[in-house]
Amino acid sequence: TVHVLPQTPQLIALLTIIRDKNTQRGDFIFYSNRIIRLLVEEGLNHLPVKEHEVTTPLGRTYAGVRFEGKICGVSIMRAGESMEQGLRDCCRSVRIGKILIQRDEETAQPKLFYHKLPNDIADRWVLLLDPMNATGGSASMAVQVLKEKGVAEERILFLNLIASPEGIEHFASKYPKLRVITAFIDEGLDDKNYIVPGLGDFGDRHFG
Ligand code: HSX
Ligand code: HSX
Repeated sequence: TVHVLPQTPQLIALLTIIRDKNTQRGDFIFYSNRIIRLLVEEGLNHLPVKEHEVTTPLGRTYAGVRFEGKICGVSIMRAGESMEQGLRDCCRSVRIGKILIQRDEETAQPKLFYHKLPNDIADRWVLLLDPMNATGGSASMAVQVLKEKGVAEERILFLNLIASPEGIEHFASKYPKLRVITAFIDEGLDDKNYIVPGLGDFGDRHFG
């Protein structure tokens, strides 16, 4: 299933800054972090909670809830690593796994080079991090790795800033139970499978 963040003027303003080719690295990082924070909070909204009662300083009880279940982040290197801090800002001691997948820029085919994941990942909810979902090939390969480690599809939340309709469709048909949470669905892909209008190469703009 696909969840697009509410298209508020605030979010559109943030996206406008990071799409602008004249935005320099410092601002790109700062403003993309604000969007990442929104994505992480929305992702956390999908986790289960259970009833939990507390006593307030006024001596009254408050019947609330608390988070239930363990989580971990998994970033698709390199660009996905830019989303790790946003996750840590919300979940202090969160474990983070890494999957290195590189897309061949000629063929747009993803290639898996490396992965290192928490050993109890099958018992966790996974927030899969990659800012761009173009053809969906890279993230899909990462999902395969997670599934081989025993992570159920319905426990994966794929967070990204910009998706193409093709990338979204890829996930909807291939992994109907996986949740994709995105800030914006763009027009489409160009002949090099770059998202348009997009924002260019996220990894290059963030890391240099
Ligand atoms: C949990 O995972 C909490 O949100 C923590 O932020 C994080 C720590 O888990 P662990 O690595 O100590 O098991 O869901
Ligand atoms: C970019 O290419 C992104 O960060 C992703 O890792 C990948 C997206 O392309 P695709 O595999 O969805 O076509 O570097």
